[in-house]
Amino acid sequence: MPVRIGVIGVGVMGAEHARLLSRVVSGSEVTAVADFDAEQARTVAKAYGARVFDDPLQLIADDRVDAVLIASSDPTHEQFVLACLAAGKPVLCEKPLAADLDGCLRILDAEQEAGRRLVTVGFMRRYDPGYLDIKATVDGGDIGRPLAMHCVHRNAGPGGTPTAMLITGSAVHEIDIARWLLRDEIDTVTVHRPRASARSGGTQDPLFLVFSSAEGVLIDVEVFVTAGYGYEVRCELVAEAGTVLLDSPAPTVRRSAGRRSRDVPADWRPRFAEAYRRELQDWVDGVATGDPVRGASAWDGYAATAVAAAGVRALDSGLPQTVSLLDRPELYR
Ligand code: ISE
Repeated sequence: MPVRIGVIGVGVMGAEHARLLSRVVSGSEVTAVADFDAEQARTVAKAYGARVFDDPLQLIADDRVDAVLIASSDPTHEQFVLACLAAGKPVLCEKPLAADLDGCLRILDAEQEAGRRLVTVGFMRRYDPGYLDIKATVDGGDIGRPLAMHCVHRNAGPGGTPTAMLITGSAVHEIDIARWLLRDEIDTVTVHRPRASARSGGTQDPLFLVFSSAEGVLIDVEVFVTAGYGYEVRCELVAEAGTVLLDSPAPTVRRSAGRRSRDVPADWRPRFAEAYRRELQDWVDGVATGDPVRGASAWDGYAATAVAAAGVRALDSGLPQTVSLLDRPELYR
């Protein structure tokens, strides 16, 4: 029997997740859809033969929904994740886990109360073949202990993103991937403001962030969300006896008219298409076999939110900020 998925929020990301869960991922079907845009909900539901729910809470409670994917607006995540926990249903929530730290803590408490891990957070880069190769190289030990990471995270645009979102909505991916690659927590954040691009629409863009891990690894991140030329993510991990670099995954290089060129993706969806597919397939497989949390957990979502919040404090104050996390709940020890 396929896992019956309800999707809450079928905008850009939710509609893509619904397509993957219906047409690409094996062992799943989308049986229910909810979105505040009723027309969009009907369009997506019709494409996959799903039912439309006006109330996402009824979708979550429905006995023909086995698991829930949340891709609605950030402020709604906490309410819907808590409802899934109350219903005992596995949930994959697009980042962020909640709009603020208190919301993340309420989710951790509710999951602890439920007595089992049910919450997965959509940090899909953990499934990207390039990042998986970096992790295998680090874990293999051949290049020694990590010392530093140099990261670039560029969106094409448009301008107008609130500056804090460069941290909470974009650099949060580097925060999670650094924690995952290093198997370490981040304990301090510093934010630098270079000259802002005239194309940024009043945002402080780019930003340079420097994170320090508890074991002393430095992670620098350039976030530039009006880069214009395309979407590009780079990561070089520097270790005692070597480095490993995540470069453009473009499959081909063109040579013509005296030039050599590679395509640059327009945004994160084509760049991380394989990561999204693997993330959803792993989630569905886990739901089907009773171990639904194989990717980033609610703890990871909380820790990333805590570091991002410290980053916003560092942005606003111009001073380094420390990150202090709760003791890990029993479910995450
Ligand atoms: C967007 O919300 C995402 O989550 C993408 O993965 C990230 O690369 C982009 O910068 C964000 O705006």
